[in-house]
Amino acid sequence: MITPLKKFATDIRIQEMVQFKARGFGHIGGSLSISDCLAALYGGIMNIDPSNPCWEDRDRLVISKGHAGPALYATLALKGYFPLEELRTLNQNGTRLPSHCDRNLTVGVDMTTGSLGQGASTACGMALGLKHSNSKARVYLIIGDGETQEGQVWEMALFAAQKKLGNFIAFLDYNKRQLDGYVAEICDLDDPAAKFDAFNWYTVTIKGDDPDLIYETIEKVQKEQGDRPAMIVLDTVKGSGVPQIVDITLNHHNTITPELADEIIGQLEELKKG
Ligand SMILES: Cc1ncc(C[n+]2csc(CCOP(=O)(O)OP(=O)(O)O)c2C)c(N)n1
Repeated sequence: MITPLKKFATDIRIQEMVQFKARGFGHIGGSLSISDCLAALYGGIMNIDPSNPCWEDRDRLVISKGHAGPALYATLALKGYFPLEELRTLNQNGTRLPSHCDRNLTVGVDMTTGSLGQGASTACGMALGLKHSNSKARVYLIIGDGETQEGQVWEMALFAAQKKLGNFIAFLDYNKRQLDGYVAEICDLDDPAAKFDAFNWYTVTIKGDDPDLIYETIEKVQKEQGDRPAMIVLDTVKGSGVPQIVDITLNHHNTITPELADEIIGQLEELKKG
């Protein structure tokens, strides 16, 4: 039997493919690889109210690898922030769903991102602001592994530990590939958890393709992180959940035919039957 969170993650992937089919291209690999994390966050971890997206005490999510907007849009639409039909407007003229996340355009998006590294800093600033306001809200952040080559990420890492941001949980989508090749060959991260540990973060590395495991891990981290920011390194695959996309070595930004999109959607629908 497929668990409710795995079903949610599969639905997120299906709605990503609906968007890519409609536009004919997009950031497919890096959207798929965060689908399980989004399923865990929006499947019960985050304290949110889709009918009140600007609720002051809501938990926030910043997807700093902003090119993975389609993964967030799929999730938000499934949660009822806006109609599913709107997903077919991805990256078209006049859309509210641009290629990269934009908080001024899309209901439910907490931060505008796309310039790699910046979302890490803005998320950290949000967490600091909420801490100063004595809010119980938490801030979640997703960064890419290629993105983590940005110096700005490490400035944030220093600052968040110094400010004792125990309301801050980051995820590193360690899918080993960046725009134009393998992270290990371009500028290796080696063991990123060890590095964040050295920056005084609570760190853990887990398999990133199991939303139930991600869910349990977040609950454990929340109990144990104390006043440290936390880094959950997700061991993922770029294109996760869709073998046809995983098999494309450079699967950062690709065209997709309607036929392939339909084939993938069919496969994912089968998966949901358990
Ligand atoms: C500051 C900055 N430099 C370059 C880019 C262009 N760019 C967009 S995505 C990307 C690769 C990101 O790789 P990674 O963080 O591993 O993302 P993922 O593979 O998870 O999609 C690059 C270089 C950018 N958006 N921002």
